[in-house]
Amino acid sequence: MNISVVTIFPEMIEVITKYGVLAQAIKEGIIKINIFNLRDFTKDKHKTVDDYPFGGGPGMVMKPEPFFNFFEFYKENYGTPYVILTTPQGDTLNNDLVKELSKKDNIVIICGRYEGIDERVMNFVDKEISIGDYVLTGGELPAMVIIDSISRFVPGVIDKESLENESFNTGLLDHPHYTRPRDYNGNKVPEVLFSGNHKKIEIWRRKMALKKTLEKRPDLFLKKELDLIDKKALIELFRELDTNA
Ligand code: 4H7
Repeated sequence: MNISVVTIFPEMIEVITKYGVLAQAIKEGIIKINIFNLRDFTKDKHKTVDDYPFGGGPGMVMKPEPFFNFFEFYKENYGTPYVILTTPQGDTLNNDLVKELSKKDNIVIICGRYEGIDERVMNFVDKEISIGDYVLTGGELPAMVIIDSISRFVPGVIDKESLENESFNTGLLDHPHYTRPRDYNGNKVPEVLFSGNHKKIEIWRRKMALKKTLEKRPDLFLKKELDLIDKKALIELFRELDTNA
């Protein structure tokens, strides 16, 4: 998968290419990230990317020409991309949209600054995406969130089992995790995890996930279709509640 970003602050985007799972995926050639400086697509001596708004008002607007020049260059060299604009007006990003985007071969994300972008640039845009109902000073942080979230669904980046265990797939919140030491100043790891009984551990984890979901996200619990392990876990949970009462 190829993801390109167009921005006046390329160094911001570079940061995410250097760390963790994404850095590894880039090294392995599973994901390619191209960062383009919008100023490189200007033709005037001052590399101007903004101008005064027609009709007046505060602030500046991003000029159309550098974007038109960029898309001309991109199409000549890489073909036709799927173009995303990060904006507070867009559809809110969620796991389903992330999964859908992870199937595209060539994505271009354009990042707005100032008061916004000249409306004629919208001709190139396939999808406007927001990462939530708040205003940011630029589209770079949302671009980074989109890249991070979609790269996790590209085959080979995260192991399949980890993805399958995530709450958006299971419909439940995560169970608690423990590592060494077994006893931390009297704070003990639940005994069942040392039992070596994998079936028992699975039911215990499911029980804890169901309990946490009931407590913190009853809305998710109501939507959850229960399988046999869920039902067995719930029986155990009710029995415990009964003995604790
Ligand atoms: C495109 C158009 C995304 C990008 C306008 C971007 C929030 C989100 C931006 C603007 C973003 C999000 C410029 C409009 C700054 C507001 C003060 C960049 N903000 N802005 N103005 N929620 N801002 O995903």
